[in-house]
Amino acid sequence: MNLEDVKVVKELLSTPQHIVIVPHKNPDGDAIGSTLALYHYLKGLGLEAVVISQNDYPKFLKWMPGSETIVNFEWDMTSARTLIEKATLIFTLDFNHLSRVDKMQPFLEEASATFIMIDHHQEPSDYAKVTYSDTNIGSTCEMVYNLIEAMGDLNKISNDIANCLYTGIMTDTGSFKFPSTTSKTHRVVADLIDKGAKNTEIHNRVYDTNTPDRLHLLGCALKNMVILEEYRTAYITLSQEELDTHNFKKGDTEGFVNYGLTLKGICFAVIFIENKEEKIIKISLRSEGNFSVNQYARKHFQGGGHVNAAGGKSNLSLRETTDYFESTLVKYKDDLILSCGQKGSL
Ligand SMILES: [Mn+2]
Repeated sequence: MNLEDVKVVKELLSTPQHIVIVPHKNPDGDAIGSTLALYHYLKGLGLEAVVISQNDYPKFLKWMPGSETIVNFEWDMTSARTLIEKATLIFTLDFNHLSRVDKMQPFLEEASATFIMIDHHQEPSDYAKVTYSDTNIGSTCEMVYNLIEAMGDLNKISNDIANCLYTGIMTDTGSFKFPSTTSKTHRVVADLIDKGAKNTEIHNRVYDTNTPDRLHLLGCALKNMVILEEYRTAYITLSQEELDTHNFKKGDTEGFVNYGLTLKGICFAVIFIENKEEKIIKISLRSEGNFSVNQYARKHFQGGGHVNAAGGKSNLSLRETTDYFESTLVKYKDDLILSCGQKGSL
């Protein structure tokens, strides 16, 4: 974080403020972890703050300290709108474009508050007075740690802050596995453990939450996996009917896409999930190496994200979507083989 920005944030936080902190829609561990950590930090400074989430978030994050204070925009629109109108300072965390908060977007656009963005996605838009954007950092939680460090406040990291930040760093780095995991990341989590983060407990609470339905759905997804060795690619489909058979609940398919990458010689993995209600196919894309699924998703599937993790959608049928997907691969063949270089062959 540059010194000029730190100075601006310090100045803003040295006067009383009505602060609203916003994660992106469908918040994940990093979004909830970073917003709640910042919430606890600001409260600790004696400031008034509240987290407003566009919609609900997974049960496996509800143990997080402060989670009971989160205002759900969908459920409590009147108080959420009042809080946004009254806000003097709005932090937007783990996203960089206001369209990522969906129905909250017009209210944020109308707000008179000063905006501060902390985020690690590509191509930030220009709505904030302070834009702390760094695509090299694996999680927004690590960036919130950097902010607290730059403020000279590492000694103010409480148990609660440590547990929130640890959760987001763990989930966004794939448990410290992705290339965005640096020695600094490990130094940060080491410090967080020293400051009270319960690493084993967090891991259990976030990951060991399977239901029989979810495991059976995973079995179905893995059975459906198509492996295109020539293109170093594996993809999974799940139809609405298959989801219904396994009593699909939101979040059940989280992480399924990554199984493709556990195959030797595969460095591009995709999952296509039919959503009859929204009449779209939801798509998650992952890669290893320098094949950019962000660019690929932008070009072919109305989406985007990071180099190695992105999302998108298709308005075609499931079958038409995968046919189109397969037809695009030819021109990426060389890139995929190159990207896969170090992984060996199947
Ligand atoms: Mn993130």
